[in-house]
Parts: sequence; structure tokens; C-alpha cells
Amino acid sequence: LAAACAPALAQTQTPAMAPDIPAKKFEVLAPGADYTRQDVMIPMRDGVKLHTVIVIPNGASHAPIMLTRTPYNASKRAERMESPHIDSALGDADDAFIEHGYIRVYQDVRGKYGSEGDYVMTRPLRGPLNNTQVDHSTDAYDTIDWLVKNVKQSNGKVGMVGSSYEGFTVLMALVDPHPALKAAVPESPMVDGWRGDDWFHNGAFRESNFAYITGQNAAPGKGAEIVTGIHDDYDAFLRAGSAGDFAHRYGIDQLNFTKKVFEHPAYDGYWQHQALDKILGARPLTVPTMNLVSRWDQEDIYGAYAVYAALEPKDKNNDRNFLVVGPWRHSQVNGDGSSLGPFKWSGDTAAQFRHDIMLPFFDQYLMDGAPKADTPPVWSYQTGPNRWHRLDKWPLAPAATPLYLQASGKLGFDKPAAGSAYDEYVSDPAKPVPFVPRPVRMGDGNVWRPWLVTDQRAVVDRPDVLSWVSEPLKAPLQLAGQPQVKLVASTSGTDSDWVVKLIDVYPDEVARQPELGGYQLAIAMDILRGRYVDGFDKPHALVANKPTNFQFALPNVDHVFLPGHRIMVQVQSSWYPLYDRNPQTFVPNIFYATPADYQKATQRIYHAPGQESRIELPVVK
Ligand code: PG9
Repeated sequence: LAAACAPALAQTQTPAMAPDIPAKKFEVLAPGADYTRQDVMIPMRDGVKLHTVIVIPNGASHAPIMLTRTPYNASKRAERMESPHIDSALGDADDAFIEHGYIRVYQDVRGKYGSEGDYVMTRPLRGPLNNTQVDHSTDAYDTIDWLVKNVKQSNGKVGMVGSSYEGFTVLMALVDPHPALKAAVPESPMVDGWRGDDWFHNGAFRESNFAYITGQNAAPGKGAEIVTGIHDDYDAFLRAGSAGDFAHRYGIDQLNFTKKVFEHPAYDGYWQHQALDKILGARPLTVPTMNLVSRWDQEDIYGAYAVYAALEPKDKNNDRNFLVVGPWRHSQVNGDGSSLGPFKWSGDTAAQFRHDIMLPFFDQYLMDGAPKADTPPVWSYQTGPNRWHRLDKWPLAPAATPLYLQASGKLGFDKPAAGSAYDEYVSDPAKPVPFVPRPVRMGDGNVWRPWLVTDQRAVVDRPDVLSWVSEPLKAPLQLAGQPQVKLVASTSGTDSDWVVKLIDVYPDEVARQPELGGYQLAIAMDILRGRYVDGFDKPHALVANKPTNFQFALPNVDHVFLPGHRIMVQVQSSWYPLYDRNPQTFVPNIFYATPADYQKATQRIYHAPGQESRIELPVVK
């Protein structure tokens, strides 16, 4: 009866059961859009295709191309917002390129996100470590070749930019570069993962990497997260034991990259053959390159200076090799650079760089008919006075002015007198010094990103942290270069870490910003794993209780200690859990140290005639 009463079905062209999800990718129309986006698969010389997003502003013609090759999902980089407007779709980092009508290209590196092929972490160059026919240098070459032949709106000139891993891919493109690659800005590039970039610093392993390694290697797309169920990373790592034990407990040791790291704890061929400063230093410099790094770069503070130094002798006409250092944390150049932690700068220093320095630099080489840019050889933000300055070279001064540790916690430019010969502390691996106040949350950006400017008062009173401090300065003291640590120290164990911090102690009261009263701002700090005292590829046991010269460089500084401020040096033997603990007993491979290897040790820092612990400062006279 119901069927008999139902109205007759109208005749339509779309049957009720036609599938509702189209077979062909659906594109929403965006009337009024000011750009088009193309997703293409670009073939490499071995047949593997790489997913590439090309964003072309409407009306573009003879436009330059700006390329970034990323392991972090190319699609997302052109999707800040779903928007018909190019400046909403691309990120802040691209504001300058949008302003001048660049074609913006993002590509997934091989094996990540939309790209085919095998992913190998920071894939080494073809050679001793890579017997395939492809690397990031060939992939960049093949990509650029395809872009200039296929993107009809371009003028055939390509620039490359990117930070960190993306800075590494910029540098790789400079190895036998494609002739259409006309200028490059590697930002905080990962250059040498052992000496002082992501994985180790002077042989001490950075445990923050475990989260990165699982995030990056567990899957071609977004990887996995480590789930410890422990709020404080300090506890999570300490309860596990060695770095190897931690990796095993959470299954991270199944990943090949973890295995590679664990199998190469020293600076052997695996790391040496990947050191990009050495690789680039051995080749001609043809592409104008602006090396950029952040002053408080918590991930890659080493590499940009090393590449700049390796290329500088080739830059005979001062027109190929440049250096920019801003008052930033890692990659902050691509966001808002007005402040870092409680420190406020002279406006948005990152936007100042992007618009006033980077854009004219790229325009000069990429934009048809653009004027020559007024690019300083070195553009550096001097902290203390807080201002950019243009320099002819870097460093301005050699590390030639010793600042001596003295008795009674004093610090000064006079050699220590005879008397008390050393200070000592007990370093207990069961209670390592936290690198930031607990609870330690390394995955929290608010903790991790600005951590290098953390107030060092957080640890100054621990019995296992020693400090030496100068009188308040009567005149400004300008440093511009790389301080060198020369520590005369002994341990009652047979291996030891040495952490040394150079600190600007603010006056007791800072009326303009009261929270800075007495602040202990580290302007340079780093760690040395003692077993490498005679060479990074020559680990050996230390002789217990023997005063030994431990030497290493601190990160570069461009800083003025202002009158009324004091200089402080802090020394400690752990920095946890950012750096894995030294068991203080020599073992062949610290990744596999057993609980019994972790022993308390008495550490002595000498300040006696003939045994002068000091930091040699690059003082500008
Ligand atoms: N610092 C990150 C990284 C670079 C290269 C290798 C591993 C990590 C990054 O920010 O990309």
C-alpha cells in the first residue's frame, strides 16, 4: 500500500547510487584566488619521483623560483591557512618572497611524505658512505633542471633557502650546483652532527634526539612519539640508565638510525665523511652563499660558522660568502624575532633580516634587472647594546685574552697567585645537574626553544656546580669571536664530562626590567667528553687524579659586557638529560654503560701558577 502511495521518482541524471566521492581528485573552485598551486612528481636520475609543491602568484612572468627541500611535509608549507590569498597560504618565512612575486617551491626529500624512494637520515653524499647514484646534491640538481624547463612563468633563475635540515639540503645543493642555482641562504644548517650540531657536542650525546629520531624515522609520513608516562624527562631518562638502555626500553633501538649512532660514538669516518664544511671547503665556491645562524641556536649552533670559515679563503672578491647572526633561537629567523625569553631586541629582528638583507641579496642574483644589494660581508646582532652591526669579517678578534679562574671564586685578567691550587666538587651520576629547572620537558617548545637563555642562577648554588665571578666592570668589554676553554682539571674517575659556561651577570637591580636584576645570562656554553682530550677519534681512559689540559672552543659570541655587569664562569660535569651521563668510569662505548659503571668522582679545577684554568676571550681592543 505504501509503495502504491509513494510519489513517482523524478527522472534525473545522477542516479541515487552514484558514488559520492569522485574518482578524480576534487578541487574546490577559489574564485578570486591570487595564486595557483600545482602538486607534481619530479623524476630524479634513478627514476624515483619527488613530490613537489609549486605556488605561482597570478600574473607571474619571468619570475624567479625560491626552492626549499624538506623532510617536514612540503604540502603543509603551502597550507598555513586554506585561503585564496598567497600570503595566507604560505608561512611568515615567505613574506619577503611574496612581496616581490617569487614562485615558491617546496619539495619532499626522497622517502618522506609524498616522495618516493628510500629515506636515509641526512643522506650522505655519494662516496665512501653512499654507493647509490643519488644524494641531496643530485636530487637538488635534477629538481632545479626540471623546474627551469617546466615552469613557464619562471626566468630560469633559482634560489634556495631553508633552516636546519632544510639548511643542510641547501648546502648539499652547493656540491656541484646546477648552473641555474644563483644564490643560497642556508639557515642554521646541520653541518657536522658530531662536533656541535644536532646529535653530539664534542662527543657528548644529546638525548633530546630520541624524540626526533622516532618522529622522523618511524614512518615515511609523521613518525611515532615516545610514550614514557613520566612527566619529568629527568626521571624518565635517569630511571632507564644509559642512553642505550633508554632506547631499548622504548623500542627506539630497532630503528636503523639509532643503531648507526650507537655504532659510531667517536668522531670516526662515519661522521668525518659527512662533515659538510670539509666537503664544501674542498670544492670551488661558485654560488653566492649567505650563511645564517642564531646566537642561541639550541640545535645547530656550530655548522654555519664552520662553513663560513671553510669558504672564506675562496671568497677573493668578497662577493660569494656572507655571514648573518641574529639574536635568535633555532629557526627563529622564520618567525617573530622581537624577543627571546625575557630579552627584548630592537624590533622584529627576524623580519628586519628577511626584508632588509635577505630579499635584496636574492633579488640581486635572481630578479632580472634588480640592483646590486648593499650586503655586508657579516651582519651580526651585537648583544648587550642590542643592535645590528655591519662587519667586514668574522671573527673580529682572535681568542687571545686569557680570563683566569682564581682562588676564592674570583675571576680576572691576572694570572692566579700561588696559594689554594684548586677547587673541587663531587660529581654524582645518580644526581646529574639538570640543564633547565625541573620538571624537564624537552618536548615543550616553551622550554626547549629558549633554553640557552635560561637564568643560570637555577644551578649556581648546587654543590656540584662551581662558579667564579669578576668584580663589576667599570668599562664595556667587547667580545667578537670564539672563546677557547683551557681547563686544567682532574677527576678521580677514568672518564669525565666538562661543561663550561661564560655568563653575563646583570646588575643587582635593572630598573627598566626588574626581572633581569642579577640575571645570569650564558652568552656561550658547551661540553667536552673528557675521553677525547687527545683527539675526537682517539678516546682513551683518563689517568685518575692527574691534572690534565682540557681544551675546547665555545660557540661564537658578539657581545658587550656593559659597565656594572660581572663576568662569570661556571663549571660542572653533567647537563641532564640533554646530554647523556658520563659514567665517570672509562668504558668502550658509553651507550652501553651498565649501572655499575656509573660512579661518583671528585673533580678538581686548578688555578695555580703553571696550572692556570682560563677562557681565552676574543676581546676587541
Ligand atoms: N635540528 C633539526 C635537525 C636537522 C638535521 C638533522 C636532525 C635534526 C631541524 O630543526 O631540522
